[in-house]
Amino acid sequence: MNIGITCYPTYGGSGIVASELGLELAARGHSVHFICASLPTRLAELPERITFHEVEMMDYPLFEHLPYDLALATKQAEVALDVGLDILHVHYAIPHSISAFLAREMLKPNHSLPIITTLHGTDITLVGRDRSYLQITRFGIQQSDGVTAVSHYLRRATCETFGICHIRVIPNFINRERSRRRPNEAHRARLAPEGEKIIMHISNFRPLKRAPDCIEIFARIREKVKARLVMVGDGPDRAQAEWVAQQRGVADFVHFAGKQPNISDCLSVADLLLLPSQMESFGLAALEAMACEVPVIASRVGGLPEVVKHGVTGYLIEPGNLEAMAEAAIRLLRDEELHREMAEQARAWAVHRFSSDQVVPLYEAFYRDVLQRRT
Ligand code: GMT
Repeated sequence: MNIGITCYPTYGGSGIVASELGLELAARGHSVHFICASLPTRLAELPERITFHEVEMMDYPLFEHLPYDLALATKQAEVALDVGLDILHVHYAIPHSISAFLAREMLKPNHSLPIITTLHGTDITLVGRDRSYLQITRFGIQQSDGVTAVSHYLRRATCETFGICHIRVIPNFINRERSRRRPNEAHRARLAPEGEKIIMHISNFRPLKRAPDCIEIFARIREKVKARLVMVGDGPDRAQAEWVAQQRGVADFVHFAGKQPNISDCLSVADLLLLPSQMESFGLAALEAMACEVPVIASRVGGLPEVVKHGVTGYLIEPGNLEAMAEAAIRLLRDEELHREMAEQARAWAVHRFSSDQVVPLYEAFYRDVLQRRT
């Protein structure tokens, strides 16, 4: 198939999932065309059968903000015509499903361009439900020829918010070869020179991720266990997290690593992932951690219970219950046998349930269903 993919090319989970999907589809013989504002981070080197089409946006003094959605629609229609796309798969409803709708309409009546929209989370639970975007988000989803959601939780939330329930759940995935633990003692020794345990947090540091909570949890852990905290990523709450680290007297043991291109390499030195988010429709970082044999302590919210098996691959605790999160971490870090068992179970569960070998064919089958329905 000739497949177009549109996503946000930034460090967000939706862009990562879209990029990984493109890589997997290309490896399975499809031609994949990324139509994005810039090259998605995980596609630094374009492998065979993947082409990148940059959305060009002309600036003009009248524009306070560049009309990205219109430039995107133009590019989507152009690429669809040039390369003969069979399907256009957009990730994150806003504004991508609307741009795709415009592209499809522009190509009528001579060309058909079936659209699939994958919902990732805040496009429904935060931005999409806001009054300013609610109607257009509903419209974009309704107009899509097929809709998928990354968790059952998100499917339910979409059904409740928009009254649209005809949605296929296809979970996020990992590549079992690329997403695996590759021990690196030298790197570990650099991060934890006294052989301390390494606790990690990975996010875009938006308030929803509760990054400063990680510092509070870590300060409690440090009272009982020799440990270091590595904060991977960047975003609006980083300064607040740094400030909390100073206030709690643990700044010397917290390393802010910034954005990292290779998450599996980072996770390969971690003993535990903290994901105390207020909301996650899936929690891709939790899955990537489990694939790298890293147990997870996360909030019991949204789609996380579909990803982390409580008591088996990690612990799920109410958001904001920092005491309980710290206690669970201390228990796990002190008990080597329990830690080894959970690390093994985490990898086994990630591969068993979320391996790309199983999940990507679900997308291919969905593409075929949608194409069949339209003929
Ligand atoms: O968090 C966002 O605002 C959007 C999105 C992103 O691009 O990172 O995150 C969502 O999609 C990820 C990939 O499917 C999920 O792993 C995240 O749980 C989800 N974020 C939320 O639901 C808050």
